[in-house]
Amino acid sequence: MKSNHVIINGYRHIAYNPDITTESELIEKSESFHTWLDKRRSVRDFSDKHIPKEVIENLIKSASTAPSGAHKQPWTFCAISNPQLKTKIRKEAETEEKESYENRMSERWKKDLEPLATDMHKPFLEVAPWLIIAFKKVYELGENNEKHNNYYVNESIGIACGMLISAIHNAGLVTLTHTPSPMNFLAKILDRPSNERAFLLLPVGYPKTPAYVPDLKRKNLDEMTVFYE
Ligand code: IYR
Repeated sequence: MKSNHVIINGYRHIAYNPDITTESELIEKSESFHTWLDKRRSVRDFSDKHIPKEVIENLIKSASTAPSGAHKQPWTFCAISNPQLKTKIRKEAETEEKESYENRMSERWKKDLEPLATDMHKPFLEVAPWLIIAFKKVYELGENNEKHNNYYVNESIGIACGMLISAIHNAGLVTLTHTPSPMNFLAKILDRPSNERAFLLLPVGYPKTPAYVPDLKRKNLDEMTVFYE
């Protein structure tokens, strides 16, 4: 019988089972995926409708299928539904955002944000039923607190967050990539270990009805692609 695994460098490698597709299926699938993904929007108006914990678990498991440097999976996802914690996070995020909007961001930056209608107020941090905060692990802590290397940590967690955002969209829910700056208050509130740094905060929920989003256009293919054939 044909073996379904091989040993390389002393490590077991298993056969990858690809989805078999014809060329016309490739075209159809890639096009329909784009049509579906293009419907995703960053939404700031959330409903407070309950979302089961199991959904959040599935979303995080999807994020964690991301490729990562040396397969170290350098991430921790903190999922928060506790109202007191959400209130605390909102309060501290708004304190940082007030300082940013009033003193840290340049006039040009604020002008660039005008079409998005953002401001220092972040009600979604309390209204959304869940907040997922992605922490990157800049190194790994061993049993005796010794440090082990992680690699390409920003790339790895960035990809995982992209996949998380896609999983949220696939579930019919909405999110927003919120980056209060600086974000170190999050590690303090959540009592995270010294090797973890907050990377991205994603409120997760149903959109409010109606929810309004800016009428943005995405770049055309020829504005962002160069083919070398
Ligand atoms: N972090 C701020 C400001 C902000 C910055 C960018 I760049 C955005 O695309 C959106 C907002 C805020 O969340 O309001």
